[in-house]
Amino acid sequence: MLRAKQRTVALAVGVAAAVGLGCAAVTDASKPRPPAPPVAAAPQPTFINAILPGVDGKPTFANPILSGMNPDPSICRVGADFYLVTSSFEYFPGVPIYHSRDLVNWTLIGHALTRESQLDLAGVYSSGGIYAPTLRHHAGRFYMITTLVGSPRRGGNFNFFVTADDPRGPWSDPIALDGNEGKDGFDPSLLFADGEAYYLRDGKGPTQDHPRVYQTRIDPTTGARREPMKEIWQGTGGIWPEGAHLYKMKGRYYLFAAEGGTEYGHMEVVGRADTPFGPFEPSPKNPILTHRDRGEHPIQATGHVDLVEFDDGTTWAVFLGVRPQGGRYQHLGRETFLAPVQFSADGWPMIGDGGRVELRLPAPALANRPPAATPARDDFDHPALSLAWNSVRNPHAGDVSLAARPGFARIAGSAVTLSDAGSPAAIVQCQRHFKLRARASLDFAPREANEEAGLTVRASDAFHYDLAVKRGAAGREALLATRIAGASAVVGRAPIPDGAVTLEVSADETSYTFAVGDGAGAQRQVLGALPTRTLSAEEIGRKGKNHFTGIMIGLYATGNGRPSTAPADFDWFEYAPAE
Ligand code: 6LW
Repeated sequence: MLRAKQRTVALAVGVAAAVGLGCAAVTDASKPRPPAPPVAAAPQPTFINAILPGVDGKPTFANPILSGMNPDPSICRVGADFYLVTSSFEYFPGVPIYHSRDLVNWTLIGHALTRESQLDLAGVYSSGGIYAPTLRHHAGRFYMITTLVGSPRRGGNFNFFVTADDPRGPWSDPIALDGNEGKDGFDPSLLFADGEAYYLRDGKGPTQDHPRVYQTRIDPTTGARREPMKEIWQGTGGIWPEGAHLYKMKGRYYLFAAEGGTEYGHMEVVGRADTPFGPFEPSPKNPILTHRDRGEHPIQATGHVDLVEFDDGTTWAVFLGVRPQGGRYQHLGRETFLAPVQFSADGWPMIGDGGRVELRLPAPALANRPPAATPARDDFDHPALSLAWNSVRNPHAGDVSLAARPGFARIAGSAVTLSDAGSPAAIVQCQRHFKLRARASLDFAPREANEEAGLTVRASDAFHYDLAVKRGAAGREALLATRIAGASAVVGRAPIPDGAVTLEVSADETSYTFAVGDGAGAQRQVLGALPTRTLSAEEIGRKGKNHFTGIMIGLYATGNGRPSTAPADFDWFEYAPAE
């Protein structure tokens, strides 16, 4: 039987790195630790849905089904199992894969891109990286197709797919598409039908915000085209026709595509044809999903749909949306929502209730199968990090170690800071709730004034809030620092006693409150409160930066321009939702 304290970490391939800083001297004698007994794989991160009876007594589920940064969802069904992927941008590993048996409760089971040979994010800007993956299953094989955006090495967009027999991996190395073409192509998708593999994606249009959708047939083993790409869809007149998927349903070909841009004008439209290359007749009922005319509704920016069909033809849609707070400011990012698809007598689809969706909807007629809840505390007592943890771009070997000091996550601060377009020594995970308290126990004895470690609330390289431990003129202190539009400021500080400290951020819909306490979390001092709005997509957008991601909360260390000599040892991290 494992010691309760040790048993709570989720185990998986995450950001694992080799041994720490080589300063083996730094062991904490006050915390003698017996060798950890072998550990079973701990529970993986789960999204448990609050199924409640509706007014008719029938079960209802809560939207979003995947809260926090989970945009551009794509889904496929294999028998009774559902698998879903979302965009991952500058974060590594890339393309999270979720599993469900009831469409409303989900478990993160792995990632499709876990090796440098599959994903090299070096030099990718914030909100660049992996965009809008599509997941499909055909003849016993899974296919994940996506775009790497903003990679200097690729010199433009790189469309590719990887395959696997088991969604938990291993996944293949990338199979490139497009040759030297398609550097402006994005939002790739696949349809397996008629013995063919149809490959479609966005590409050049008359103007940047009016791309067109192009299609060809490919060899699904090599990616080679069977003919040149052919333009098949121009949209219905709105900006940014994108996120197109082709389906063969009811003996015809349906092309679903988003339009209006991924903000408050977002919508989904559909066209239909008798052949896979069209011409596609737009639905007389378009848009089939939008909240652009429901400005006051708690859900906004709905669009970018993918469909899943049951054996009985029942069809459900997953799509992205946002939940703005404190006015029109969304900081959690674009999340994954679910709604039923109704077909009219003449075969035209409509999503939700006439294109409208709610935070609570009647649940799919599937047995509710909630997985075990994710424990709030991660004690870093396992050989690998939980799947919940990501690095910003590809991690550098040696930056994060679970072996250097057993029972701790040792982060070796490098020269890279959180504000650099590089790979800081850091591990971060999605903020999935508006109301929460996140805490971490840190044992860090900085020797130089440049050395820093702590807890970060990150929107991007240029927008983050950091609760740091540093060496000040009068000894060790905790600092609350902001990085806003590339400018740094210290907005709170407090002296701290020697030894381990507890770093804490409490969040609600519109603010973060930062505090520091002693090793036991006592002697708590509040360093300040900061608005969520400043880290919202809208505020960051107003500063001229595309912002496609959501808030990540995590742990970091840096030497601010040179390697740190003192290791930062995190004993545990706790993520406790308060909603
Ligand atoms: C994605 C595009 C979009 O490629 O945002 O919501 C981009 N729409 O379809 C990144 O998420």
